[in-house]
Amino acid sequence: MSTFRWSRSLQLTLAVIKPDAVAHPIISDAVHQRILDNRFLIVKNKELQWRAKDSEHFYHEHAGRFFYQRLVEFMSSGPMRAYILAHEDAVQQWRKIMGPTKVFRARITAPESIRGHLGLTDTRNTTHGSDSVESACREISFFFPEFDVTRWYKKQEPLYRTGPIYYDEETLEHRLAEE
Ligand code: 3AN
Repeated sequence: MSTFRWSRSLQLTLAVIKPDAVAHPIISDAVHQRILDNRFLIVKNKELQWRAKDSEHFYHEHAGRFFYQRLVEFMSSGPMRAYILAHEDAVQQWRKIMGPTKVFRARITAPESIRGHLGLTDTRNTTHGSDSVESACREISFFFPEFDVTRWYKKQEPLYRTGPIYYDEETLEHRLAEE
């Protein structure tokens, strides 16, 4: 049973371990461990693979950029692992832990970050994280259509904040002790 102490409300974000990392279990395990070490609560996680049209839809805002085709192909090239994470200030915290988008910059300015440490290229940069509370809400629904974000904030957030909760090694998720 874990004793998490939160002084503020929990926030949700969407995190993804991209295909370059999922292809190498040592790398994806290291990212998973970072999630736990940084005291995120794993509300949901699943492995999935996109078709090209999912990738195009998700990244439509980048359509026309020089890296778009490469990005779309890469993101549908193999399995990835998606997470709904909870933490105080989860969106910004996860982005800080990921580090800058560009791996070369990440290696120099944030060598301890996930991308600085494990990223291969600007496209194969190991992880994704939502960039705002609004995009977290939209992206969670894209990856987990059955998950009701509004309901979670209303009903589950107070329970996850006050606990007790435990980490279930089988599902790789945190659960309320009385669930
Ligand atoms: P972030 O993932 O850090 O929020 P975005 O949303 O600007 O960055 O870009 C989405 C994804 O597009 C990145 N994770 C990366 O895989 C790819 N990407 C962004 N900029 C470049 C670039 N200059 N060259 C190659 N790929 C890029």
